[in-house]
Amino acid sequence: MTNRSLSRALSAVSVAVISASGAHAFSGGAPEGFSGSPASGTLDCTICHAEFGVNTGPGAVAVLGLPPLYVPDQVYTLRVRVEDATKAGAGFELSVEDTAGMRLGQLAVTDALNTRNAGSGPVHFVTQTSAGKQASIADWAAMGGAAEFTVQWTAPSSDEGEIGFYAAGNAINNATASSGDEIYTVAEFRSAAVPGDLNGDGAVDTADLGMLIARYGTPDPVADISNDGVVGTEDLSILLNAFGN
Ligand code: HEC
Ligand SMILES: [Ca+2]
Ligand SMILES: [Ca+2]
Repeated sequence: MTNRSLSRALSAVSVAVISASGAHAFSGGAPEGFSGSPASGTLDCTICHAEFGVNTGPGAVAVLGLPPLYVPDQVYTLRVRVEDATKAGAGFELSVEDTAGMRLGQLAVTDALNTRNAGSGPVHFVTQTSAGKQASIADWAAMGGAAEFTVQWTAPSSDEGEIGFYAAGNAINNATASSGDEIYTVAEFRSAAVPGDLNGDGAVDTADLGMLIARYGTPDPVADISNDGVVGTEDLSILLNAFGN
């Protein structure tokens, strides 16, 4: 670790400790900026959950529900799955960014019982709540030593290039302490579908045409390829020009 990233790490930790003494105990959510992402300065939960190295345990974290290619304006239900049969429950943090750490698309908390915004502004990092930690413990055995957290992500309204989905998972021993926990990280990358590929499967074909026709005349943002607020002839011609690609 360089001096610069070390000092960033230390100031991040002191900010985290100060804010955690406010509204939330750590069990009720990680401080923001520890998903291992570029905006985290690649820091993850092992800054405090330091007993084991990152990704050295027998488990894993995964981001499920990602499409092969993202479709502009499409809403996706993502699941962060933490698994480690040697542990008892989980916490997590997820962010969606470009390689410069800019937030891309929009994460939203749709399961406010079990997940929350780790920060206070527009959602950049989502983490578990205390109830989410308890639910993961309740689910753990039935899921074979795993738990999942659900987070919604809306793709940006145009092609933003390759997008990174960064998740950190904490497989906990449920000791309400930072010791004894295994930390896992993962980064998944997705590119945009070409305009007209409305279902993001990599081809512009009759399935996409059927989707556009079903939404014709509506403001559906996914089929409104031209972003003018309505699904109309110009969207149809963009799709037909790309047909067969
Ligand atoms: C700044 C230090 C710090 C960072 C960074 C941090 N934690 Fe923690 N965490 C703690 C402390 C201290 C505790 C114990 C107190 C508590 O449970 O509230 C804890 C406890 C937890 C617990 C409950 C553990 C148990 O065994 O009961 C979970 C879940 C958790 N953290 C998730 C995370 C995740 C996920 C990350 C990374 C995205 C993270 N934490 C990053 C300090 C931190
Ligand atoms: Ca398609
Ligand atoms: Ca249009």
